[in-house]
Formats: sequence, C-alpha cells, structure tokens
Amino acid sequence: MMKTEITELLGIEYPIIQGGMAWVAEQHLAAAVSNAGGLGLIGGASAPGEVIRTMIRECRKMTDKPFGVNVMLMSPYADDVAKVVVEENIRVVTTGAGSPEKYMKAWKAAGIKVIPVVASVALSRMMERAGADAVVAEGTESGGHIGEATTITLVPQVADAVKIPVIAAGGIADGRGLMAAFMLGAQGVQIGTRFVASKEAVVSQPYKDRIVKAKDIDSTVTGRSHGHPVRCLRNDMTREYEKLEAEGKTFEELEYLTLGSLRKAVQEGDVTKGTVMAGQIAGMIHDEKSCKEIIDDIISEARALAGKARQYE
Ligand code: TUI
Repeated sequence: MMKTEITELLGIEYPIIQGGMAWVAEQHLAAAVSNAGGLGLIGGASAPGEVIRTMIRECRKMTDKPFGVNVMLMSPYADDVAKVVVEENIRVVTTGAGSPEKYMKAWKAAGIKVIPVVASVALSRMMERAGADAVVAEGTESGGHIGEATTITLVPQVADAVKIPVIAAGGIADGRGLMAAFMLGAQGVQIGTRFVASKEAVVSQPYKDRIVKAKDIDSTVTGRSHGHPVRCLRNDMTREYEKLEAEGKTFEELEYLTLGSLRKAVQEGDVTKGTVMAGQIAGMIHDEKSCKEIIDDIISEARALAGKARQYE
C-alpha cells in the first residue's frame, strides 16, 4: 500500500495508472496491471463500442480489482464508447486527444470518476471547472499523440492551477520517476511505454524488442506541421512520413500512410514499415517484466529513495 489522494479516489493499492494505449491496452494488460495493485485501463482507441464492451466483459473475468477505460476523443466511435462505459458500469474513465466536456454530465450522473489527460494548464483548468475528479498532466516525452510542454515544467504548473489531484505522465518508468512526480506536486503517475514491454501485454515480440533495444534519442515526432504530433521510434515509416511532410503533402494524404500502421506494428510485428509509438523513456527499458514485477520494483525503488531524500534536510 502507498496511500495518496489518487489511491483513495480510485480504491487501488499503488498510485500507478496504465496508459490507455491504442491496440496495446486490451483486457490482458489492463487485468494484469489492476491485479498488481495499479489501475489497468482498456484503450478505446478507434474501435467501435461493441468491441470495447467485449473487452470490458473479458477483463472482468480476469480481475476483481477496479479498472478503467480510456476514451480516445479523436475516434469516430467516441460517442459510442462514451455510452458503453455507462452501460457497462465502468467506474473510471480517462480521455485523450481532446476535451471530454460533452460527455461529462452523463459520466458524472453515472458516478464515473473522470480523469482527462491534458497537455496544458488551460485545459486542466477547464476540466476542473467541468467536474473532472483528477487530471493526468502528460508531458511531451510520452509516446503517441503529444503536446509541447515537458513533464518537469507541465506537472508543477498544473498542480498550482487546479485543486483536484494531478497524475504525472511522460518519461516515467521507475521509482525515480515516481518520486520525481511526487516532488513536482503529483499524487500519482500514468505509465505507458514500460507496460508495453511487459509479459502480459499482447504485443508482437518485434515491437517489445524495439522498445527494449531503444536508446535515449531513438524517438522522433511526426505530424508537427499538421498539428497532430505523434512520438514514435524512428524507422522506415517515420523517414517516409518526414519526407512527404517536407514535400508539403496534406494531412489527409499522410493519414492514409499511417492508417492501420500502428496495428501493423503491434499485431503483425512489422516494426520497419509500421508505426512504433513509444515514449522517450524507451531508452531506459532493458527487459521484459511482468506487470507485478514492474510495479513492485517501482514501489521498492521509490521507498528506498524516500529514505535517501533525508540527506537534503
Ligand atoms: O491521447 C494521447 N495519446 C495518444 S492518442 C493516440 S491515437 C492517435 N493516433 C494517431 C494520431 C492521433 C491519435 C495515440 N496516442 N494522449 C493524451 C493527450 N491528449 N496528449 C495530448 C492530448 C491533448 C492534446 C490537445 C488533449 C487535448 C488537446 O486539445 C484539446 C482541445 O481540443 O482543446
């Protein structure tokens, strides 16, 4: 047990929530993270509501612990998934890639704890006013769709701006990251990339291997020129994207290139032509571990650091 406002809010043992990663955050990973004392999440990604309903029901067979659903707001099925979480009596929802204001009333009426992922102080304030229970302040170190501010600058600014608890995300994968997040004013962390390289994640071996072998500077950001920046590991896909982006291709033309490419990497293991979304912390991940080992190691390292911090008194 490591008690914070986040563990109390969510009824979990440790203040660690899993990222709602598209194609990766399915029921096996969510159940494993929840069973290890964190909060597992099923990623709504761009899947239809019925697919998410099935995943929720499968997850319930694998854990009695709380777990949540991430609603990806750019998805054409976001309205659909927003309804399914209410019908399936989901207790915690996180959101990404937009503002969830239009769903807030229905979710709050259903007693759902709503935790929007934000990349700016302005959105964190809007979310608090709209009734959010907490926010995830996600720095640009994260994998996938990102904002501009770094975790070390964003987290304390969001913590100063809102009264609700803050969860830090972006660049966190060990006990040092957890303690740093606490020092910046967060009450918990959201972890993505570290859980991709977990034994329980149903992710192709080549994808996990790319994360395990990645170095500190192996990620790049595509799509900046169109206002849809996405962090992924450099490969043929990102080089082709960058070439076409420089040639001035439209967002729609580039969307066609990336369409289905994340699935190609996650499921089929094509890490050369597929999109390998991952955060900058991939360079620090050197092995595949179970979710329980990942969480236990983070907590014991954090506890050791808490003792060491007394030298600064
Ligand atoms: O959402 C994420 N990460 C994601 S979503 C995703 S699926 C996707 N794939 C390709 C292209 C686009 C999406 C992969 N990774 N993280 C949470 C997050 N949300 N990061 C940043 C934001 C964000 C950015 C701008 C939230 C709101 C926002 O503006 C809100 C508004 O509309 O004012």
